[in-house]
Amino acid sequence: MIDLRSDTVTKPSQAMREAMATAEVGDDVLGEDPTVNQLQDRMASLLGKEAGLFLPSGTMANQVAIKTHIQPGDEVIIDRDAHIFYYECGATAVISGGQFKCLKGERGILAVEDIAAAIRPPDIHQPPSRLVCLENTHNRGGGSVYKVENLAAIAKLASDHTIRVHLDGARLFNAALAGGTTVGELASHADSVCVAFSKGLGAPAGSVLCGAADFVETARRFRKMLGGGMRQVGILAAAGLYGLDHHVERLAEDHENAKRLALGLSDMPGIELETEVVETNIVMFEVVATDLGADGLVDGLAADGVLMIPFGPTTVRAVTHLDVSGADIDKALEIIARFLKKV
Ligand code: TLP
Repeated sequence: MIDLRSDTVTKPSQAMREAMATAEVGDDVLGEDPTVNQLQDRMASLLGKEAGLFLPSGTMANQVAIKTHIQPGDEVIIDRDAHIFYYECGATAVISGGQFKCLKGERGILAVEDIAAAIRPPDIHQPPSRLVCLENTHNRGGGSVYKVENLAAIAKLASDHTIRVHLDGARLFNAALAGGTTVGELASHADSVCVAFSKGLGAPAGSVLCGAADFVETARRFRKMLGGGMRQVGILAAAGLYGLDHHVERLAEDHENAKRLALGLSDMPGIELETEVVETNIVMFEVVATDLGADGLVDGLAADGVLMIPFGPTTVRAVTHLDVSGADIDKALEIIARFLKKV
């Protein structure tokens, strides 16, 4: 099986498992797990923030961040395809009592002018604009990347209006690589940032949320409230540390493989795709062949040994990762070409 459904499907390697098995641990709710503390400190320092907090998932990291930033009735400005809005089960309404002001970004990337136009004036009738949420890279945008200048302009605008910025950086290392910059530079334009270890970095679970020390202290209480306080969880943090040491630079291979996949797909009849928009490890394409649709293609390919995910009636997403080689991509392209000939 060539599994291109997501970079979340990677399995921990033997070496990663050994690092997990030998990790020093303690009770993290009491702040006593040395491996968790090491990972939190390392991420905070990489992102240029005062402190970090280890959480079980990216979803919990985002929602704990939002709960820490806003009060019920506040408005959160966000792209309409952002993971926080689209894929987190309405959590912000349930947990934080926030409402969203959804904007239409360019492949998920928000323009500073659009955010400026969305900020509410001080008015007793209107919800206060309190937070801007950005996603970098942008998942439903096809792995698109924010330009540093845009981030800087958004940060300045937000600060002028005493609005906070939260960055969902589940794939921030991919963004830094594609933009020729560092995660620290990207994070410097946000008040809070979370980064996932269970995607391109190949760990089985875990995200770290970073920000100012007082922000992280409050977030720690909300993590506990939501049941995210874990105990000897250094065994998971060790996987994160292993990913930081061994799987960051190799993300370049995933980006190359995504380009290779996109180039191959773009030549196939029945598929539409702009290769130049593939910037990182996510390839989004349209199935225009007769009445096949995204489901028809995905089901047919699954039977032939290639897994992808339908992202709309005619849209399919394929993601490259640690457990997929260049040879796998070539094989997948052969299988797809054969399948399209058949239908
Ligand atoms: N994304 C998953 C699915 O939920 C769609 C995937 O396969 O891509 N932020 C971003 C940008 C994400 O892509 C994801 C996961 C999350 C947050 C949530 O992370 P987890 O799954 O750890 O809660």
